[in-house]
Amino acid sequence: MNTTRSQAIFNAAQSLMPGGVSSPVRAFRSVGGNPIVFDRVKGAYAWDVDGNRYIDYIGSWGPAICGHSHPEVIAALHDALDRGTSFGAPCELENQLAELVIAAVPSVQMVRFVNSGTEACMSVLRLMRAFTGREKIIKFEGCYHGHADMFLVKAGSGVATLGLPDSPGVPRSTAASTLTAPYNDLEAVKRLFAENPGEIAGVILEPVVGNAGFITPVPGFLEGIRELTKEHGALLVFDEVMTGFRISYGGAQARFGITPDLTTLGKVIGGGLPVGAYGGRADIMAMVAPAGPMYQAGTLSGNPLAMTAGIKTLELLKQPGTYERLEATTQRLIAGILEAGRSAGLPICGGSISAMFGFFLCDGPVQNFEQAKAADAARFGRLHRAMLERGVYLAPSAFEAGFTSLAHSEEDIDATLAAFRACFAAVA
Ligand code: KE4
Repeated sequence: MNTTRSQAIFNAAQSLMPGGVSSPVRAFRSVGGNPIVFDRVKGAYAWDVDGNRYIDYIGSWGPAICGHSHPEVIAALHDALDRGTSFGAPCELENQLAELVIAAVPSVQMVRFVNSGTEACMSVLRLMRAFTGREKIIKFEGCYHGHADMFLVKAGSGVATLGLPDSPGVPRSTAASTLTAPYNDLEAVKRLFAENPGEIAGVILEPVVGNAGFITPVPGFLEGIRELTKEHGALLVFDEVMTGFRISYGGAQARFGITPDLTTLGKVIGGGLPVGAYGGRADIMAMVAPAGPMYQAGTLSGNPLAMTAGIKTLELLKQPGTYERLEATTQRLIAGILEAGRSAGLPICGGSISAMFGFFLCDGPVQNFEQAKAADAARFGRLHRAMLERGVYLAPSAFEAGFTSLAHSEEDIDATLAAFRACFAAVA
């Protein structure tokens, strides 16, 4: 596969941006080799600058659930462009997207738009502390809630991918207020509450983990966390930046029937443009300035382009049959991947929920980050490169979930599974 131009562009980027990228995981550090440089995307596909086409299972890390550059989203953006790209003033489009989010997500009675998932998570953390008057939070090992200081403690995604000891630059005092427990370990959370009576503002977690690879909550885990937070006067935050409008139209909370106090969103609700959001119980959101004293602000928050892309994306997702289709596509994909791995004699486990999937190259089951780290990362790296050469673009890390979209066809799944069968044999 010719990747001459990708190499030249990525090499030139090295002296311009740290690691030649705008976000670490894109550098392919954990899978080896250099990344390919994208030229354009459409539907289920990406093309690199050398003209090679890939079936894309990252979808810009989640936003492209309707397929890249959906014609109706692009048309809506073209219309919006002529009225301006940023107002810095109220616009009705914010009302429209807010109404869609509030109508869809069970916990959200009121919402604030920001510009990234990180911004949503750091703001919701400040809100948890403002509302409860407490400082400590509980997060789970391997979960990733963006790169704000207080979350870079045993974080997943790119932090885990790069094997960073969390991160330099985070004050010890900040990290000291972040307590961690293994995912799916309710007893560990009970112990933390017992050891920190009256000090824990809340618990934040990915209701389905996508940043330590794909890890699902064991039966009773989410329910147990919900009960524990209520019992101790702490808040429960579902970080649905990745799962929101992907696990179901109402997110993981609607699918599992568990209502947190607050929710963070991002990715899909921006339809490919920069958006994040946090929302929840009206009595808590009433603390957010200017309604209340907790300050949070943003120049481009609620900008008309991002609102337009988000509104059209959610309107597309609302169509009947959407999530049944996503579920069927993804179930066929992961079943084929597991079958191909086992036929090649490889230890493999994995699963899917709606349009989110993942597998680990180990026997499993994988229910927490420690178990995820035991998977064969070197073999995953070889597999990733082999799949790339066959035109299948997987997340360049064993600690990321995969994403399908409404644009992935039966033929795309067949071609992907054929590539997996060949590549598993090659790396066995
Ligand atoms: P952003 O700041 O990247 O928009 O969102 C942070 C975030 C928060 N919460 C969850 C559950 C997330 O998955 C993310 C971001 N996800 C990663 C992919 N695992 C973004 C990709 C990247 O870092 O380049």
